[in-house]
Order: sequence, then structure tokens, then C-alpha cells
Amino acid sequence: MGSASVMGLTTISLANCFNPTLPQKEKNRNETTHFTSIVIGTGYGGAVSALRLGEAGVDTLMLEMGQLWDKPGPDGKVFCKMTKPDGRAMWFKNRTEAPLSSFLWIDAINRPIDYYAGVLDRINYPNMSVYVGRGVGGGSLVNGGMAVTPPMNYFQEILPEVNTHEMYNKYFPRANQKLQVNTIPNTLLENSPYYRFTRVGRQQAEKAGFKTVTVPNIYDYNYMQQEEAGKVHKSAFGKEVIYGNNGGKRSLDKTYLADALGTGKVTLKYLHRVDAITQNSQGLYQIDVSEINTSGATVAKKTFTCKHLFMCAGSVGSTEMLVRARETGKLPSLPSEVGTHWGNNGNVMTARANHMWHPTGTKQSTIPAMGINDWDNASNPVFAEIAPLPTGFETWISLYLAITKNPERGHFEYDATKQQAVLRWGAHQSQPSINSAKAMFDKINKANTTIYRYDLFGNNKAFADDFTYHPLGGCVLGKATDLYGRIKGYSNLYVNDGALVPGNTGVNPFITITAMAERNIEKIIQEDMLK
Ligand code: FAE
Repeated sequence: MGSASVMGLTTISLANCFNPTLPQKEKNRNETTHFTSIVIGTGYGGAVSALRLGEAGVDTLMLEMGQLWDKPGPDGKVFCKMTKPDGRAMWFKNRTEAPLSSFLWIDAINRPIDYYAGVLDRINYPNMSVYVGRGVGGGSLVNGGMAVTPPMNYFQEILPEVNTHEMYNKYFPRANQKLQVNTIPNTLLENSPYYRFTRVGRQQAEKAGFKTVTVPNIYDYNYMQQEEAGKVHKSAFGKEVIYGNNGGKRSLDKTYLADALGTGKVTLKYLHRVDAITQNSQGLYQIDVSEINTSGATVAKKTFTCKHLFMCAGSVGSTEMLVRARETGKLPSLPSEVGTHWGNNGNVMTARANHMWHPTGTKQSTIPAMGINDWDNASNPVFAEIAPLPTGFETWISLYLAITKNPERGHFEYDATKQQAVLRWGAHQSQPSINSAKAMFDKINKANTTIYRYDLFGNNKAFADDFTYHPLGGCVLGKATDLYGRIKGYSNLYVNDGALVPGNTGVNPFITITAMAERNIEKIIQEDMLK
């Protein structure tokens, strides 16, 4: 990241500050409304697309509905802690909606908060809720940073038309390098009290005969070592993650997006929500946008046009907008495959109660460092992240986010009363994930004479099967699009985010999304823009 890029970000941040005293006409005067390309969304797919477009000299506008998270709140911090949430925690909610809903069956986790443009959203559909990041950087602002390249044979299985050799020799290494992926030093993993929960999880998995693997991360482990030494603000060690990190996290605003703005060809507008997309009589894409303030009120309506439109609003965001555009007649030729083949990456969360002599620690890093890898198991493939539960007191709980090979797929349907496309996912569709996770954790419980915790996820459930951190698909590569994300039925209209991935990656997905986006944008720039 060069200094020019950092300055680029700062300049843009000031230019885009919401200023309620500025008369509307003045604000919109001289505003460029046509760009060669527009990228909707600033998550992994959007950030890669914008950087490469900018480097190729293409004038590009990025539109992001969330905030630019660079201004400290009244407590001097940009983000709030998980254990002390306020309005900054969640996207326009009156109460937090954390994945763990209770403790000892008591509704002690979620709290009332101000209705505000916070950083984490939970989109609630029947039987399935989807967590997503809101802000410049998308999911990178709220995620656990686990940067996992999928096993090559599984990648080949889900995307057989994609050249695996090229992916593993060029685009996965490129994604890892640009995202500044690094590995936890042994001293932290083996000695730090903040990773006791990981060592306990590893020992108990291995006792049941499972393999464990260290998982790389984008969190800066040099910074974490300084946290341990008490030299810097404690972020991973200070209960910060799903509502943002105030240090250590190399989120996209510090990597790809800073470099994209540094090209001088990319303009970023945040708190700009895309409401509708259509094509005008000259074949240009027309994007209708509401500029909102942090209370959610619309402060300006704007229209932008472009030749090349990149849908990078995430699996749910891109799919919802496209299904709505098709069903309301705004882009009527979109193929029927748009809105199908959606999956939750087989996500299921579970927790075990350890014996008193196996405490998991009053101190826990929020950054997971290890997974239980049983993906080669032919009947029940599972890759389970050993997840932290940083409450500040001893719980004796081992928490896991399991990724399973659930073949079930959901689809999106337009609901005219809500004027929205809605995810259809039946409750029974989560059962294969529970079965696989149960097969793994029954064995771990048996080997360690332990039991599940039933008090954390509501309704006495041992498995939380009604939410996902990893929405994937909806506009799948080779189905709704060609093999590079060009949407069938239209020219110069692309998807380049998690919506392309067919429902499951077998591991945490952002490395796959980033590498695929690198591959696609390279081809699109070469063939559609430079020729
Ligand atoms: P995404 O990052 O969601 O970006 C889409 C962007 O588009 C967002 O900034 C939206 O606000 C914006 N947007 C949507 N609709 C509109 C609109 N109408 N107008 C303007 N802007 C819009 O998409 N993955 C891992 O690999 N490792 C992890 O450790 C991990 N942990 C996670 C933990 C949590 C709590 C969550 C929620 C996710 C986690 N993930 C993890 C998933 C990962 O963050 C996710 O797969 C990627 O962020 C998806 O990237 P996309 O580019 O598809």
C-alpha cells in the first residue's frame, strides 16, 4: 500500500462526508453522472474489480450503501466491542442480533441499540438469516479473517470448467499476496493464554482421531504480538471482531480499496444505496441511487449511467437486485438461472461443554487460528473452525463453526408486496449440515466424555442451523453467467462476487471469491475493454 493510496482514501473520505447544511442543489452540482464502469459494492469482488479497472485506466465509480468507517465515535473508537454494543454494531436495528442468542437459557447477549448505519447486518429470511458486512470493505470489516484456500480436488468438483492449474498457480497466490495473508507464530498459538481455547479444541479433536490444521489469516500477527505485550490497543485480544476491529485487521479499505483509490481513476461514494438498475435506450446501464444519512433518511436521489456494470453487492445483494430487475421488467432478458443455486456453505454452529479441568480461558482472541479438517471423509465431510467465545469469564465452552457439504440449494422469488426478492430456504434443507456436524462432534464428545450445550442458540438446540456467515451463489458461474461472470442475455453486465460461487467452497470463502474475481476481471478487461 503506497502513501498515495492512503492519501487517496483520506481525500475521498472528506469529499464524501455527509454535510446536512449544504443545500441540495449545491451538493449535486457538477457531479459526474456517467462513468465507463460502475462497481456496486465494496467487498472482496468489488475491491478486486475496482483496483484492476483503475489500473487499466478505466474511470470507475464504486457505490457502497454502508459507511466509510474512519471516524471515531464518542468513545474515541471507530467500532464498538462485541460485549458493549451500540448503534455502530448493526445496520438499522433497534437491538443486536448476535449469532448466540442466550447464555444458560437467559436472554443475556443481545442488547437494545440506537437505530443507525452500523457495520453488521443480519438479513432475516424465513428459516435462514444471512450475516453480511455493511461499509467500505463489506464483509472484511466484520469477518474473522480466516483466509483459506480450498482443497484443489474440491474446487475442481464445484467449478469443473475453471482451469484449476491457473487458479492454484496464479490467482489464489495473487489473492493471498494482495490480502496480506499471514500465519500465526507458534509462540502465540502454543503459549498465549488467548489461544487456550484453540489448544483445548485441538487436543479434544485429536483425541477423537481428527486432524487439525492451522488456518492463515489477514489479521496482522505482528500487531497481535504487540497486543500481547501491552504495547498497542487490544483489538483481537479486546473482544473486537463481528462489530469491527479497531486495530490489526487488514480489511479491504487498507489493502485492495486503498490501492484502487490510489490509481486516481476510481471514485468512491458511500452511504449510496443502489435502489434499481435498468438499461436505457442507448444501451447504457442506469443506476438509481439513494444517498442516505446514518439515520437511514434519504438525503438525495441520484442517477448514474455506465457502459460496463459490475454487480459486486455480495451473494444476496447482487442476486436480490438482479431478480428484482428481471421480475419488475427493468432487465427482462435476465436468464431464469439468476436467483437459483444459492447455498449457505453448509454452515452450522455448535458448542460443547468441557469438564471443569479443561477451561477454555477467560481471555480469548477473537481471531480463529485452527480448524478440524475432516473434509476427506467420504460420508460426512466437515471443516470446522475452532471458534472463540470471548466473554471475559470462564465458560468451559468449545464453540465451532462447521462448514459441511450440504447439497441443498435455495432460490430467490420476487415478493410484490415487499417489492423485494426473498430467499426461499426450507427448514429441512439444513438437516444434512446438522447430520454431518453431529457425526463429527458426537465422536469428539464420546472421546472426551463431554456433552453439547443446549442453552446458546434458542429452543434448546445444540446446532444453530438457521443462519450463515457464508452466503454463496444465486448467479452461478457457467449457469447465470458465462465462465467469466458475464451475465447471459446482456452485454457489459457482470457479476464478480460471492454470487458466482455455487453454494459451497468447503472452507471459509473469501479467498475463493477474491481469486475468482481476479481471474474474471483480468479476462473482462482484456476482452471487453481494451480491445
Ligand atoms: P461482501 O463482502 O458482502 O460485499 C458486498 C458489499 O455490497 C457490502 O459492502 C454491501 O454493503 C454492499 N451492498 C449490498 N447491496 C448494496 C446496494 N443495494 N447498494 C450499494 N451497496 C450495496 O461481498 N469468510 C472467510 O473467508 N473467512 C472468515 O473468517 C469469515 N468470517 C466471517 C464472519 C462474519 C461475521 C461474516 C458476516 C462473514 C464472514 N466471512 C468469512 C464471509 C466473508 O466475509 C464473505 O464471504 C465475503 O465478504 C463476501 O464477499 P463479497 O465480495 O461477495
